[in-house]
Amino acid sequence: MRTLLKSILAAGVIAAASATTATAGAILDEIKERGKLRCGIYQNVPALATLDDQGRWQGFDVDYCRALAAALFGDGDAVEFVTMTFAQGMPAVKSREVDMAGLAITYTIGRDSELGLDFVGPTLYSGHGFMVHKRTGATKIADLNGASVCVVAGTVTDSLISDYFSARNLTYTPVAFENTNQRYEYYENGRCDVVTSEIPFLGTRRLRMKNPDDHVIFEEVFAKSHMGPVILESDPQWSNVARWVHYALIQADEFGINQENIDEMLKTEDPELQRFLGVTETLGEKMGLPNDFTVNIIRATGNYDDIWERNFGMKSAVKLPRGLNALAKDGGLQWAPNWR
Ligand SMILES: N[C@@H](CCC(=O)N[C@@H](CS)C(=O)NCC(=O)O)C(=O)O
Repeated sequence: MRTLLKSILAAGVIAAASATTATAGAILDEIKERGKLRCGIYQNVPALATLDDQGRWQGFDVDYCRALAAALFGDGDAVEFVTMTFAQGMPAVKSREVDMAGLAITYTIGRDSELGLDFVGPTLYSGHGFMVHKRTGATKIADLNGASVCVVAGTVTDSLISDYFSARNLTYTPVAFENTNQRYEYYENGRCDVVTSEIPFLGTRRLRMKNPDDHVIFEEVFAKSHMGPVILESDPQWSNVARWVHYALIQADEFGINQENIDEMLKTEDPELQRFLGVTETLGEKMGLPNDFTVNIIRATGNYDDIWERNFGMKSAVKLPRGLNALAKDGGLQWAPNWR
């Protein structure tokens, strides 16, 4: 299967994979029976999935896998992590090799409607941008006419650049890699003039370059990116679970519930909080989860803000502001539907 997946370089190929039939509860039951979530993550991509000194996976995508495992099993460690490249992610969900692929995959109308996949979130709102070698003297996208651009195979990036450049009578040469780490090596060694990705990822990558000051990330973005983990679209109950785990992280952020205050919060008399934490009513059970699934998520990973701060924010090396990923009440785009 690995070899087969490796050969699939264009995500479009998976459109031809077998059609899925909607069966309520089938995937959810299978995962529960297995007792572990199978989650596809990158092999060593900063802020998304890296192994720490103790051999434990850390990262934004990793945290989403742990949050989902905590909701399902009351244990954020009930995850089998399967490392993969971007191009392998969606086929691996489709073939059921993994239950979820957390590879910062951009949600698009084509992927949603043609591939039989469901998108969780968006867990990350961002824009596609460029990082260039300072020695090129380029400071804006218009300076990139004729540039060679390192991209990852199967991503939306190439077609987005192509539209943006052709609308402005600019040309470029894409240099495609299956492995994102390899493309950064090539870029750093000067084999491409430019590397492109969502802006926060460019920031985390620049920090790891031998001479970060030799690289410029343009402020301009050439396309928006609405990203999230991907699951199979065949079991509405499973889709609900995955979606509401994301909303639970956002709602806990809105309520200010975190790993430090969760025990205190469980004593609350506030009916909104009691309902959210499963102290009253049976919202979790109705979805096929333990009634205290939100508590288990918070204990395992903290809320959305904790996940952001650890991986992209002030507790991380790159120290990015929440920006578009701030809660709606703080001027951002993240919010959760009503918890009732
Ligand atoms: N999110 C885009 C892909 C943009 C992109 O190139 N993202 C990945 C490629 S594997 C990335 O740069 N990841 C972060 C990194 O390598 O640092 C998509 O879904 O097509």
